[in-house]
Amino acid sequence: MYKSISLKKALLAITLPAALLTGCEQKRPAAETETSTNQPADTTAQTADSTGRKFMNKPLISEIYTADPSAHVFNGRIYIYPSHDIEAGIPQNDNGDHFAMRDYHILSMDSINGKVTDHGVALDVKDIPWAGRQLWAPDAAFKNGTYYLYFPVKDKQDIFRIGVATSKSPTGPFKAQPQPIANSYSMDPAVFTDTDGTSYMYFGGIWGGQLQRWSSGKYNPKDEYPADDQPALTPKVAKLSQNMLEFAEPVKNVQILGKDGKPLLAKENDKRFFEAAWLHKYNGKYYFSYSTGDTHNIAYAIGDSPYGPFTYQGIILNPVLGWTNHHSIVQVKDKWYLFYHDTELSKGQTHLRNVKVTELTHRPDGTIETITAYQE
Ligand code: FUB
Repeated sequence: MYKSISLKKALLAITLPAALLTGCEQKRPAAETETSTNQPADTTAQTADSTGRKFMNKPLISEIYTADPSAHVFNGRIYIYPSHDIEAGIPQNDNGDHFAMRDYHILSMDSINGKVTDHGVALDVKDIPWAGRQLWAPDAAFKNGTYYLYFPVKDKQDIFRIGVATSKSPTGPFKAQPQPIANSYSMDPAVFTDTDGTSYMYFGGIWGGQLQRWSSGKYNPKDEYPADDQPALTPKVAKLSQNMLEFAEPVKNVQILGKDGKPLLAKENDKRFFEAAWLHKYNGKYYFSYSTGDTHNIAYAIGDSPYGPFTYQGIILNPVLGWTNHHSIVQVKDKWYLFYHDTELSKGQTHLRNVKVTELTHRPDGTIETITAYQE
């Protein structure tokens, strides 16, 4: 039953160049419901989706729409760096133009069940000198007394780049650097700082994220995807420089291997990388997690180095209400948590999402228990 709901959501894809999948032109249908404003119309959280399944967790805030939550603990407080979804009145299309976010708000709380504070606008697209449009999924890091906000946005040529902004406060306001990070491209940056203090940025996203336009190392406006039986497009990684503002090395591919030791194939779209990279370290192992996009899973793979290769393990989070699935994983005291989003507040409008949190369990063998974000 839920499978068919998921497929329906697939037709609402943010970034569906469907002709590439089927060889013929397809159009997305209109949004499921007509009601949409920049604030959730109904701040009383729905408790079930349209099939009657009850949500396991409540939205963290209901005053604004939020998505793509990157959570961190800084100085003992939990900070969430989400996208700020809005209804911009832009019709849905295959490039995800309706995801027209214009600023970031940072959320914080002193404990997982504590009161959530919205700290207001931390960075506005109008204050990023090189930016064109669409502030998508951000992340943050702290080093040497400075907080760094990493963000993807299309430049004035409509090419996704990754920028960085700095602040002395985890909640901003952040000041953007005058140019994007040199040699950055595509979207969904996630910054992991290893126990030795070295920081790495993982990034990339296919379809609307434009990763398929960079196979040659240079931007090619034509989408080029591998054939079904070829290795899938890989996410990217680069070590960050000490000042956290630049790549310290050329961008590398992140290999995700099947249990047979071979790269996942393009046709394995229930497993292969699509977008929403995240890296956490547990018991000395590196866990690379990500969204499978058009199959709506949050999947993970484990490796022995921050560069990988990572071996595919399974699903962390089953599909949620809404097309996109995007998460972060963070330790708070002695427990681990998964921050994620769904579209409970907007009743399924794929571009109006709300962030949530739930506990995540590593089993004794290091694998992660799969989460279904509905009550059993
Ligand atoms: O929020 C815009 C895009 O939707 C993100 O960058 C993707 O990861 C997906 O969640």
